[in-house]
Parts: sequence; C-alpha cells; structure tokens
Amino acid sequence: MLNKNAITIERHIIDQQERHPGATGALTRLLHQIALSSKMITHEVRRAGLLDILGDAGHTNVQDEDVQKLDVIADEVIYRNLDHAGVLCCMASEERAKMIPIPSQFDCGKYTLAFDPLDGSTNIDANVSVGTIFSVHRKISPGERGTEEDLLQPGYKQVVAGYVVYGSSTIMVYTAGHGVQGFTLEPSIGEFLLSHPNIRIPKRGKIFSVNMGNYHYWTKGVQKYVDYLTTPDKEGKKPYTSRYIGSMVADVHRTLLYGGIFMYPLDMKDPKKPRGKLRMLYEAAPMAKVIEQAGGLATNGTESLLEIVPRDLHERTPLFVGSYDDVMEVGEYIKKYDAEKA
Ligand code: AHM
Ligand code: MG
Repeated sequence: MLNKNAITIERHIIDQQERHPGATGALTRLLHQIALSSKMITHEVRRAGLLDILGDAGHTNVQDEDVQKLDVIADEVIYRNLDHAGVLCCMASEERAKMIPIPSQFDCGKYTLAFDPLDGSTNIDANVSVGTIFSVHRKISPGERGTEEDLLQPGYKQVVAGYVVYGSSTIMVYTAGHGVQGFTLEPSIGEFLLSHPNIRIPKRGKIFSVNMGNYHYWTKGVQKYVDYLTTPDKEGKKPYTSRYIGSMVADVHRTLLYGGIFMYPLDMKDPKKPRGKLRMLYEAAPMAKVIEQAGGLATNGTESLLEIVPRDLHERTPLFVGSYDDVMEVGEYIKKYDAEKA
C-alpha cells in the first residue's frame, strides 16, 4: 500500500504548475512525457541482458530480426513521445547529427528539448548504470517552427534540466529553477515517488571522480590539483578518496548526494587540438544547472558552464562539477598553472 503522504511526480508537477497562475500546462505535459519515456526506457534497460536486445545496431538476432542498440531505442522512445505532444518546436539528440524538426503534421510548441537518450551506453554490457539527460529551453526565434537558434542558448536560460539514472533503481532528478527534486520509480505501480526533496550538495566533499588513465594528457593545473588530492597531508591522512564509474549520470548523481567533484578535463593529447569530451548542450549544461540549483558549482575550468553559448549542437567542453569549494579549488590550480597557456 502506498503511504498516504507519498507524492507522485505527476502530483508534484501539477502542484508546481498551480503556483504559476499564467501557466498553460505545456511544461507540465513535457515533464509527463519525459517521465513516461524514462519508464519505457527503464523497461528496455532491465531487459538488456536478453539476447534480442544486446548487440550492435545492424546485427540480427536469432529470429533474423534487426537488433537495435539500446541508445537507438531510447532515442526513438523520447522522440516518439514528444514529436506530437504540441509542446516542442524542435529537438536535438546525441544520437542524431542534425536538429530534429517537429513533423509538419503536428503543432509546434514553445519549448526545445536537447537530450542524451542513453549516456554511458558503452558500459551497458557490463550491467553498469546508464542514464538519460535532458535540457529544455524556451523558443526564441520568431517563426512558427523551431530553428537551431532556439537550441543554441546558454545553460542559465534552461527552463528545466535533469537526468534519469537507470541503476539499482530508476531515479529521476530535475530542476525547474526552484531547487532540485529526486523521484524514485516504484516498479510495482509504475510511479515515480518523491524520494529526495530539495536536494542540497555538501559545500565540500571527500570524493573525486575522474578518468585517471588520462592523467598524462591533462594540463599542468589539473595534474597538480589531482596530485594534491591524492597526497597525504602532514599527519599522513589522505583527505580524498576516488570513485569513477565512467557513466556520467551515475558519477554526477553520487557527487550530488555525497559531495566532492566530478571532472572531465581538457585532453591535451594533441596539444594543437585540445579537446573536452562531454557535449555542452545535452550533457554539460543540464548537469551544471542541476548541480548549481543544489548549491554546487559547474565550470569548464575557467568560466561558468552555464554562461557559455554553444556554437553547434554537438560542441564539446571540459567539465568540473560538484561541491562549491571543490570546484572553486580546481579553478585556482588551473588559474595558477595554466593561465599563461589560456
Ligand atoms: P557517451 O555519451 O558516448 O556515452 O560518452 C559519455 C560518457 C560519460 O557518461 C562518461 O562520463 C564518459 O563518457 C566516460 O568517458 P571515458 O571512458 O573516457 O572515461
Ligand atoms: Mg552521452
């Protein structure tokens, strides 16, 4: 039996809408459709070990049917749940090179959606947590249909941002600009229930999260910072411990709950072409919005991730997100050691 105090995501979203008397309900509908998509993706992810689902796109299963990769399935689920809802004017997905228009037979709405349907999907064969990331902006271009201009807006203008972790349970975390709420999927009734109200990230943490295999490709500032985190202090104590799943949604979710820092720094392997890995629009910006709404900080090492205006849909960026003090501190190392190269 459901506790009478349990708050479903539907009720929570409607309560929020009622606080804004002029609201049309479009955002409510959009969040409903995202929650619905994540329930459907949960269903697919939970079957990931089964023969028909696993394997690369383009392969065939035992019945000689085409096998689709889970990230392709997740992309299709989100697209199909939102193309006809009348709330979006266009979409962008990690899975698709170009902007996704709303088909001409459907009405356009006043929002855009950028999403990573299944982040960390290279881990899926090992049963490691994966996630969906989403970012919503308000349409700014004058015409009826959406354009890239509507998607290429800075992160601070996001109306809604969030993610879903498909882990030991499915958790959806989102912000609509008034704090961060987390909902856990109760599988027996298929409802997301408010399990983490008003999440606040600790001001400083004790965990750092980064792919240490890339150490030699980082800038000096990042190397010095990680050296500092891993070197015992004068009393022989090592204040930080390391955790790296390699699935950003899971790594950021842990960072949000426990504090600390998650980083994907600039890669200097080819010094002429330094590059970040994570994508601004549907990976970095929404995570930055969630972290900052919870009281943390998100930068590219030198500037706020939320201030950056992406120039193309799949632009990449270095990323440092987490507890306010920890992200400030890495910024000080970068300023001190890398400034002359910037
Ligand atoms: P993807 O969008 O292709 O799944 O790549 C993004 C993922 C993130 O989830 C994760 O933080 C990162 O790539 C891991 O990269 P690496 O294996 O280089 O550490
Ligand atoms: Mg991704």
